[in-house]
Amino acid sequence: MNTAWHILGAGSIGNLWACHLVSAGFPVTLVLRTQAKLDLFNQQKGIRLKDKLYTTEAELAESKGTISQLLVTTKAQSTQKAFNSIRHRIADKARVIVLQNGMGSQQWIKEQLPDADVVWASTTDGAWLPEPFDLVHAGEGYTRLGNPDKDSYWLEELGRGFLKIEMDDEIERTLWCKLAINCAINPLTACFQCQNGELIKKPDYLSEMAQICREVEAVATAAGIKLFKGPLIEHACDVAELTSENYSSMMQDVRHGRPTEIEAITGYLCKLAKQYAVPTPTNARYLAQIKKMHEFI
Ligand code: KPL
Repeated sequence: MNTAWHILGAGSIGNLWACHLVSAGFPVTLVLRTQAKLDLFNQQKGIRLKDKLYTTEAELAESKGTISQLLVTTKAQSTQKAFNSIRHRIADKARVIVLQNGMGSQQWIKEQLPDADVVWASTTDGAWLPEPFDLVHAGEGYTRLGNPDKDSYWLEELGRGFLKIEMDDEIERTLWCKLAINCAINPLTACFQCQNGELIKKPDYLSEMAQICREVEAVATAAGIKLFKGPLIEHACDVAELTSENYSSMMQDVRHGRPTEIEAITGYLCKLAKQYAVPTPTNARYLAQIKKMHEFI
């Protein structure tokens, strides 16, 4: 019998991974935040995806029972509170995967669980939930996973499910590349409330994006991280073009009055910039602007 995976963060990516893990033969338990959500779950006792029901369990954080395999898919800003609610249940030598946008939480979780096997992950899969536990896998991408410190051989077991996964021995660099693109696109689209493609059509937006990219590159260099082969602005423009009709996750969070991941994206960059004494005035300006929007949430 395969050991169960607990999933903390039952948003679209958490639900997608729940289905993936079920398809790979694992028992899965979603850790839900409220009794109301649990009551909703209990009406179908699983997740519906492409006319198929992936049967899982669900429980509240205060349930009993040790967690020995944990996937964290919370929004970056909710991670600490959610993690602390189940901290006492996590086995010392647990296997943990942290799959989320931004940076900061990955390191924080590693510090909380010094004896655990903590893997970091980044995905290009896209999914959304038209209804709770009713999932659409909108964009089929791949998920990269890696342990920055050692070989986590057990990751191979995850390849049995339907999602595409890749082992990554440069996971920190991969997360940095994603962070860099998110710094370039997300705050601008959130501030100007525009689609990703607008950033390359309007010269004013493009010049702001170029400035953000120069600052991000300077911080990455100071931190000893090699980003892309070519200049970051070229990659950011490619992503904006490829996703031109899309609204970035941060733009959508602002539009729906939800807290954004700005602290884990631009906030993380600015904190590091301070540490290395690298000036990042443009990023700092957008960080302040988005944080100001939070005051109205
Ligand atoms: O990852 C993204 C997001 O919306 O969060 C993209 C579309 C790549 C923009 O940064």
